[in-house]
Amino acid sequence: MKYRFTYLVLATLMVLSLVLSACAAPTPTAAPAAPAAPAAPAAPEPTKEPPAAAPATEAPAPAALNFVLVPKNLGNPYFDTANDGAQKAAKELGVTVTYQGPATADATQQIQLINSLIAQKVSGMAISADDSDALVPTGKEAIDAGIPVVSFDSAVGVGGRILHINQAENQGIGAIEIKMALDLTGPDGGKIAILSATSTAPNQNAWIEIMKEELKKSEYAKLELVDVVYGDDDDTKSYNEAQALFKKYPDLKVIIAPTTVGIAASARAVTDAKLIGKVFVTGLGTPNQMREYVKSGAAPEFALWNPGDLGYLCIYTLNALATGEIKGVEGDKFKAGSLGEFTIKSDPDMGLNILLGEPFIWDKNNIDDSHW
Ligand code: RAM
Repeated sequence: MKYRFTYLVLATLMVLSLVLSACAAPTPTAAPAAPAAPAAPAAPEPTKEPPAAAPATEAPAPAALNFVLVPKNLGNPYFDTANDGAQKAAKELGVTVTYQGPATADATQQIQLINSLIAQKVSGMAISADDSDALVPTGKEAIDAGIPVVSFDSAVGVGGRILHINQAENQGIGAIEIKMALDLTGPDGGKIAILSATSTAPNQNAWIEIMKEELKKSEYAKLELVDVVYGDDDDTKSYNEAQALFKKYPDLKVIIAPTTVGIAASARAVTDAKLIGKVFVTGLGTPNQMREYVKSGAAPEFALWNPGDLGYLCIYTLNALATGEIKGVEGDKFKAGSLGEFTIKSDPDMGLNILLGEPFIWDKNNIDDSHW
């Protein structure tokens, strides 16, 4: 009996232990985690601003237009004033203008310069010709190379430029000079001489021809043209030529110098030779150069147009041609800044041209009004 009890206790204990161990069975472990996916690259830290745009691949901005103003010669205040006007137009238009010319008023030097401007592919040039015909082939070459060429002041022959920018009608310029000469001799008239620029200068030569025609008119019957000499738009040569005229024609009454260089040099020569009141100088000059001679009586009156306006008009014309605003044919119209509208005309002598205006006269009453 004793053993039966022990056996029973032991069996109960075993059952209990089995029940307990079953209750304490560990909870099934989670399936092993799937291998982790390769780590995604770390997302970039969000930036506050969108990243800078990649460098643009736009077409490069068109190069600014660069025009060249080519005078007959450098060191001539007339052309320096034209350049002032050209620079003013350049600023208004946002283009570049350089002022390049020969040291002396010489067509060969001018042709060399123009050839080098063609090689540099400038955007256009405005030329005051030292020789009308000699410049035609080079001017044509530039036009054929797609470079607009205009002449101003002194015309390149038709074919060597698209159009000529004329300061005033030749007829008016020639006529006003003879009229001033008679004003200075008075009704009794007397001997007069012309002291010009170079012998090849197209503008002066045209004016001299007109002066000769004017002298045929009855009102000028008492004016006697005794000589035409050339100072080459060089101050010293012009001064020496004026002195030579005083010697050769002791009773000379008037020198007409249709050149701003020649007129100032002649007036100085009259002053130095103490001939004020005996020999009078007139022609075409700039107010700043002539003021003292108007006041002293060496050159009581002279004429000109505004070379600054002429230079300004050159650049507006070149710009209109280079941008395709005009084609450079008769009837083309364009606006030249503060100078207003211009229309290209054609005439038998000058071919295509535009006209700036008329010459005006300075004397002691208005010489202090202009400062250029
Ligand atoms: C000189 C030049 C120029 C002319 C003026 C009046 O400066 O010869 O060509 O127009 O004079």
